[in-house]
Amino acid sequence: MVVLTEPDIDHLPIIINSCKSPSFFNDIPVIDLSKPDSKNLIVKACEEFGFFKVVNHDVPMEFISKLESEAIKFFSSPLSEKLKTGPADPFGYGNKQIGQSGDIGWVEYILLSTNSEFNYQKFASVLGVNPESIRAAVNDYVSAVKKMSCEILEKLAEGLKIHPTNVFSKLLMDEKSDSVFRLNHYPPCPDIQEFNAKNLIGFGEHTDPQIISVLRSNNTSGLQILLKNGNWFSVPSDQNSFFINVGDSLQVMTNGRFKSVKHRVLTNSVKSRLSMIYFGGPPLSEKIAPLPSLMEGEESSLYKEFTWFEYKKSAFKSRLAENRLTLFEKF
Ligand code: GA4
Repeated sequence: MVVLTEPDIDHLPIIINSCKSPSFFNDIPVIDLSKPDSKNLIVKACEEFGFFKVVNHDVPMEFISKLESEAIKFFSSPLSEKLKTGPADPFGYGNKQIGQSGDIGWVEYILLSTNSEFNYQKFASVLGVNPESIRAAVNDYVSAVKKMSCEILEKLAEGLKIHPTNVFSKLLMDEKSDSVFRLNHYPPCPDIQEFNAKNLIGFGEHTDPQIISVLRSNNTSGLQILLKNGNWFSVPSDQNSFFINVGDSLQVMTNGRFKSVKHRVLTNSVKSRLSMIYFGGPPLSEKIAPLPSLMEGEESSLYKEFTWFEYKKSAFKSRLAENRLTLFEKF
């Protein structure tokens, strides 16, 4: 069980959400990666929801548990110690402040770049461990999840009948791939009833800017997705599976055929939620544009040309809930 940081009630009114609790989304597409028809089911899920769950993956449970226990140790340590590894600018330890534009959530997190030598020494000193131990836990987990993400992206290309099938996965495999890894801890907030609030925002609604996001959480619900019918649905937690969502870049590369899904996290009033998310992104110099092989007949691009660097620069200045692609739309 995660040991919790005491909730800071001062911030509560800012992040109360008065909406009524949505129902559980029980029809989430479940993709069994070991099945031959998974490629078509992945395409269908990306078209319908931009979201699906993956089972029968090859990510070793041992990597997940090791990283989870390192994360629990870290988030359980005194705030003064954790703050020494922050602020998140954007990388490092962050507490309630998300991004650089004033968004706030009932969350503390660690944000890391997967390809730069982040200063693990700082995390290790808080954890009282050898820096190699935390670096190894993150590396093992991220390598395994990246491998699975590439497998999914290759199946997706196959399902779309695109050649070569590594058209998406090669962007994550590139040594300059600009991918990010995040550990989020949402402490429970038992006092929200006092404020007449039904829900408290842990991480406000947003889409992910990258190509693909891969989320694993402990057995605490909180994740919600916005469906095309305009309603929010809660995603039942499942600690043995991964949840995948389409990011803005994949939406553009498929010329809007896949939609990056809006999602958010509400805090649980009793249990602590811990999630680990890998955001697979392209190299900074990569041009993000619809794949010519996906454009049918006279179909023209819905987006102006841009590089991942340009998109990222504007995305990181935006507010969480903004539609970051509007700036790059042609019509
Ligand atoms: C959302 C997806 C990833 O968590 C993230 C987030 C980033 C951050 O936490 O710094 C952003 C957010 C995310 C999109 C808009 C900007 C940037 C916070 C924010 C307000 C790491 C990312 O790549 O984009």
